[in-house]
Amino acid sequence: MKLYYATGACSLAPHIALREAGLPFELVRVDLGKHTLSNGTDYTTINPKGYVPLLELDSGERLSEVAVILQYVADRKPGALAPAFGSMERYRVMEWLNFVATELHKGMGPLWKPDTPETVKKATMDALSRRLDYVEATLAKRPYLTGSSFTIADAYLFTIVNWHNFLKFDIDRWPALLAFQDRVAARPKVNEALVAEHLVKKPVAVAA
Ligand SMILES: N[C@@H](CCC(=O)N[C@@H](CS)C(=O)NCC(=O)O)C(=O)O
Repeated sequence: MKLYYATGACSLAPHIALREAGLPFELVRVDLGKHTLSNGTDYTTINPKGYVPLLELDSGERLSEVAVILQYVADRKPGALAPAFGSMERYRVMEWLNFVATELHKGMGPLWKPDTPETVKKATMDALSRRLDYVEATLAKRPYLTGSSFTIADAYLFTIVNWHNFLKFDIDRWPALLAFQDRVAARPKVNEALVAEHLVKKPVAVAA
């Protein structure tokens, strides 16, 4: 499989999932400024949507949309990163995937744009804060979104909340969320993904 990604973008979530699942894959970096690959290929000839992530299967078939790619990856290793399809537990994971995609990932959109008016930025941050209050209340009760096991929903939440480093909003007011970010970052496979994307310099020391 090939994962088309951009450093630190939402493609980090499937990148983490692929490593956590122990699946073989190749990373292909996309320059989102120019929408090109390093060899000059126009990325829109590969993904007409123009955005990352895109997962190319060994069959050559291509799959887009973070929440769907994550589930495809999870289903390659049944039980490891998501409960069985059709179970109530799976719907809980899907509920979180949809929440992260629509309320957090896309909800943050205006914060990225330099020409967004300050009033809109403030309204966006207020709405985002209310959503993060809800996440905080959940993570105050359990280590991961749906319980004691790390799932693809956690990989997605971690990726999106990690943007506070770029958007410079303070996450100290959500201590359980902050602890979650540290907990996920310390997972060896997550660290591998962060190192591969040059988001952290050093591998974490893994206890023997
Ligand atoms: N609906 C898409 C959104 C993906 C998305 O927002 N990708 C961003 C990076 S996080 C991107 O590639 N933006 C560049 C562009 O749209 O040209 C998904 O869930 O995968």
